[in-house]
Amino acid sequence: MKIKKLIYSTILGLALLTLVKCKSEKTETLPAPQRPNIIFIMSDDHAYQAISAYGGELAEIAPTPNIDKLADQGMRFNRCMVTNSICGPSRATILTGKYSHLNGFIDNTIGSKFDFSQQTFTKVLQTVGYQTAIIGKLHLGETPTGFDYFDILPDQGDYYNPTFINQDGRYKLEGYATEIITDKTIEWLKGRKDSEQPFMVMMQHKAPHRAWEPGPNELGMYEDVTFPEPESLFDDYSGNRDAAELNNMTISKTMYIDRDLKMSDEPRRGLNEQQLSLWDSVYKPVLDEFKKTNPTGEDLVRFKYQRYMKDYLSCVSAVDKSVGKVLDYLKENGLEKNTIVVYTSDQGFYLGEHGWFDKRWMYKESLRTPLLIRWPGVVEAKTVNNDLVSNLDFGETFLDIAGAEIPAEMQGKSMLPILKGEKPNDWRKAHYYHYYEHPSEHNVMRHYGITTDKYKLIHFYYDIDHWELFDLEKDPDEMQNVYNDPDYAEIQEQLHKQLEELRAEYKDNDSLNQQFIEEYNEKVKENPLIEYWKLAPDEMQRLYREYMQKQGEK
Ligand code: SGN
Ligand code: CA
Repeated sequence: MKIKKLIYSTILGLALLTLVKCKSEKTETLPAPQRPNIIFIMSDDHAYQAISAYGGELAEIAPTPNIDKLADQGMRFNRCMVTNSICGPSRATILTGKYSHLNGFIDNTIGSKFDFSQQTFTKVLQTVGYQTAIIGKLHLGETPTGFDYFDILPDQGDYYNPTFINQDGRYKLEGYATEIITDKTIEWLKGRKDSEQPFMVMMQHKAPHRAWEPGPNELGMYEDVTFPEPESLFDDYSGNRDAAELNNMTISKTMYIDRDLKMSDEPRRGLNEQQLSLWDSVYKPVLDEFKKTNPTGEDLVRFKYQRYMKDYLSCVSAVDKSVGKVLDYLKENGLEKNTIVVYTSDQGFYLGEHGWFDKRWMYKESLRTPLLIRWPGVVEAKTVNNDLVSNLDFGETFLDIAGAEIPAEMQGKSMLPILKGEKPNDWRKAHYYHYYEHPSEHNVMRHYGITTDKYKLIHFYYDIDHWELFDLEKDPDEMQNVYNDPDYAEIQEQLHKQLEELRAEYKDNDSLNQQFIEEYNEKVKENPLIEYWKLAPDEMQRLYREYMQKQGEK
């Protein structure tokens, strides 16, 4: 192993020396050749529409100057797709470099546990001498292995005064999760045992997940701002989109005024006195105004959308500050040049498009996730990439960067050539997707499909059998399903062929689908709480809390 390490470091050293030579006129001298450190920053449900580096309608009113630095100094990926647009499955895919049906973590159903005995990229990194740590949200139902250090939130975790779990057990802290996770990351960097050894730290925020609770330093920051509404806020799901019609994730029906938008006479749970008084100074006047104006119909949807944006983007602002703090730390401690900083989210999110919040669908906003990578001296500043990359590729990329062997069972591709500015000819032309969490709270049917640069083909199944095809150039917002339209007959056939090829390549098939459905039915028989979303919201919250408490006592 030592010899292998030596060979890798020599090769990497030579490669870096060559780079220094080629780029010496443009860039400052690189530090002594050594394997780079990696800081992987992932937030939860952060829509690329809410990162100003991606442009868009929110860029000027709700900028993210620190996250934007990564695009400014590195590469912005415009087409980073996830394999399964939901929390745990995305994280499991990243760790294993495998699709959900092979890593076993297909959905977030209560009781789902990731099998940590399997290979993960961080375990391989450890074997080539990387120090590894994970801090923040994990949501894989288990305490992790493959990390020298972990300090994680249980399950979804809390925004205010969160409980953490580390090697010594559970404990609670006062403060705001985004800030605590940042401070913990910096503390770990400061205290890491060997400053000569490269590190990989995964800083994983809870924010800006539902119920979008802004921190004490951001509360009220957007009170005077009116956000532009997306064109499809009042989508009626016509255009042969049968599955979309069945959704239960609209701002209009599924977003609760009290729980989600904080307009309740009941005092907010879990906040201390000081936090509560700050909280009330923002939300009490809003509630009073709401009671007075009592909006209904479309006005109510518009009102809710505005409240949603204020809260969501305030949470994002704290995440942005966190990125700034980490970048400052690197700079102040001579780590800036040899540390790769990655920013991403576990998947994309709807900010009112199609009238929705949440994720799950293979439609644009939730399929795509933001990805920004800064690596001074290797990734050229201000570059924009349009290749179809995926969260399936992250682990493979980190291993390639570290000079470690990529296990054959991993299904992604190393993005290292792309980062170096090469144009790999054999890059994927289509990306495969598969979502399983149904029946569940937002009623998004199980579906799989492929997306190419120009088209998207989706098959919804389980209690529906429905195909969709979108012409992404003519219909970028995916409003008109053209499946079975004679004008697209040839394309449809071609896409079906590509889909079958990819399913075979990734070892996915219908009998696995059937197996997962049967397993789900068995699980529900054993634990009816799995279908908690069928209950009234308050009852659901109560049972859920009870369940989580029991879990905590174990
Ligand atoms: C909770 C949320 C859902 C969300 C899931 C999954 N409901 O159940 O809106 O889709 O998490 O999110 S809430 O009323 O409890 O907020 S994920 O991050 O785990 O994928
Ligand atoms: Ca998520």
